[in-house]
Amino acid sequence: MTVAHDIVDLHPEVSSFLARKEYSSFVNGEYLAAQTNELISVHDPYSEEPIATIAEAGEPVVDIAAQAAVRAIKEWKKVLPNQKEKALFDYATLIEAHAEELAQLLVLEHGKLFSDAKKEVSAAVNCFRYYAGWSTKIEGSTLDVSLSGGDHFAYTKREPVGVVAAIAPWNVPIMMYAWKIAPALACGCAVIFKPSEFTPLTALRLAELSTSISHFPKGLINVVTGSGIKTGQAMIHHPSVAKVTFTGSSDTGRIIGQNAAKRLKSFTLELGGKNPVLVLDDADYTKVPGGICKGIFYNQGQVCVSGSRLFLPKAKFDNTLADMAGIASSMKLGSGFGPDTKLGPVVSEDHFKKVMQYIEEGKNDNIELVTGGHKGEGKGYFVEPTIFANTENKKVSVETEEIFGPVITAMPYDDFDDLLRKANDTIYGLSASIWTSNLHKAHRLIDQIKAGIIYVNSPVRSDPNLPLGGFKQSGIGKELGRSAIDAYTEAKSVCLHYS
Ligand code: TXE
Repeated sequence: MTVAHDIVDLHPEVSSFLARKEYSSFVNGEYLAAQTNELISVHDPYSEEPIATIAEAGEPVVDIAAQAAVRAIKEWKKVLPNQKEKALFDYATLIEAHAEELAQLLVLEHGKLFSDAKKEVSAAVNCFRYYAGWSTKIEGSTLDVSLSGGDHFAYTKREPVGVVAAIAPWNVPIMMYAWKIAPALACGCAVIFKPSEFTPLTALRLAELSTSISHFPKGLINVVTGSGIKTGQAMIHHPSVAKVTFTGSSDTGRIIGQNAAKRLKSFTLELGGKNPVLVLDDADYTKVPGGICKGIFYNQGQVCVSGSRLFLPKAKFDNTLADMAGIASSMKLGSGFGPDTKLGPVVSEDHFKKVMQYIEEGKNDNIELVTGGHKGEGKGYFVEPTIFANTENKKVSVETEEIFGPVITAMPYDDFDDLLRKANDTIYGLSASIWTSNLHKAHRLIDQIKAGIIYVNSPVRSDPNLPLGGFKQSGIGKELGRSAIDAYTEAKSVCLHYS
C-alpha cells in the first residue's frame, strides 16, 4: 500500500494512523477485533492505489455497538446539560487542533482539494460548537387544555429519541460526521455511525479523538465499518436502534426508508438533487459565470446541493456559456495537495465510470458539448469539467438525472413562466440558486420553486443554523438548525390533575 502524493509531507499523525493499514470498527471506545474475514479496500482516488482495508462489521459488531450505545445513553443522561455543552465544545476544539492532520487524511481517502478539506474540517468544528449550545436549550412548552373535572397543568418535554443509526455518504465525510453526531449528542442520544466504505478513515480517526473528551461515556460514538447491504442493513434492523438518519442516493434512501418503516422506526432521508440555477436577464453577469462554475465544480460536483441545471435568458446564453467554458477549461486537474490544483479526482473507479457514462450519453443524445467531456490525462479518477448546451430542451439523461460529477447542462428560456416551468420540471427538489438584481422577481421565484433550500446571488452553501433537506424525491425531514433537535428528540405530553 502506498501513498503517492510525493508533493506533500504527511503529518506524523497521518503517517502513524495510516501505518495501521487494517481497520475494524471503533466501538465502545476501542477498535474491535474483526468478526469476519470480509475486508474492503479503501483507495486513494488520485493514485488509484489501496491505502487501507476495513473489516465488514456485519450483524455481530452492530449488535456490540448497539449494546454499548444503550449503556452510553444511560451514562450521558447523568451528565448535566451544561457539562454536555462543554464536552461538545471541547470536542470541537480538539477537532480544530487536529485540522491539518484530518484534512490530509480526507484528501487521501476522497481526493478533494486540501484547501476544501480544511474548510470542511472548519465546518464540522462550527457544527459541533453550534450544537454544544443547544445542549442547554432543549425545551418543551406549557399548554392550556379544556379538560373537565378540575384544574390541569399540561406541558411537553423533549426526550432523546434513543440510539441513532447514522448512514453517511462519501462526498463530505467529515461534515456528515458532524451533521449527524453533533445534534444527536446534544439531544442526549448515542450514535452508531457508518461512514461510506469509500471514505471510512476520517470518521475512525474522529472517533479515536472523541475518547479523550471527559464526560463522553464509552459507546456514545461508535463507528462501524463496512458495506451498506450488510452493515448498514444490520443497523436499521437492530431492535435497539430507534432512529435512522441517512444521506445518499434516492434509490438507497427508498430502501432504507422502507426497512425503517417496516420496523416503525423514525427516519430522516437527505437524498439526491438535480438543482436548478435560474439566471434572470437583470443579474450581474460579471459574477454569474464564476458563481455558477463554483456551484457545480466545487468538490468535483460531488455535492448534493450543486447547481447542475442552468437556465439562461436566450439573449445571454452564448456569451455566458463562453465565459463559463473559459473558466472550466483553465481549471488544473491534479492532486488535492497541488498548490495550483482546481479540480481533484472523483471519489472512486465506480463513480468515475458512472460520471463518464452520463457524459457519453449526453454526447450520443446529440446535445452540444461546450467544453470538457473527457477523462483527465494519466492516472487518477479525473473527469474534465464539462458543460453541455441543451438548446432544444430535449429530455436527456444529463439534464434529468443526478450525475454527481463536474457536469452542468444549460438550457435557454423564453420568459418568466417558461423559466419557472422548466426549473420545476424534475423529480427532485433539494436546492435552487437564483441570480437577479430584482428583489420582486426573486421573491416570486422563491415562492414558486419547489426546493428545500434556495440561495439568491450565490451558489448554495450550508450553515449549522439553516435547516437543509429536500422536497419531492430529494428526501424526508431536515438536518441542521432547530430541525435536527426536533429530529433527535420526541415530545412527551404530560398532564397533572391537581384539584
Ligand atoms: O450512494 P449510496 P453511493 C448519489 C450520487 C451517487 C449515488 C451513488 O448520485 O452517484 O448516490 O453513490 C450506504 N442499506 N449520492 O453508491 O448507495 C452506503 O454504504 C443501508 C448523493 O455511494 O446512497 C453508504 O454508507 N445502507 C448524495 C451510504 O449508504 C446502504 C451523497 C450512501 O450510499 C445501502 C452521495 C443499503 N441497502 C451519493 N446501500 C447526497 N445526497 O449527498 C448503500 N448504503
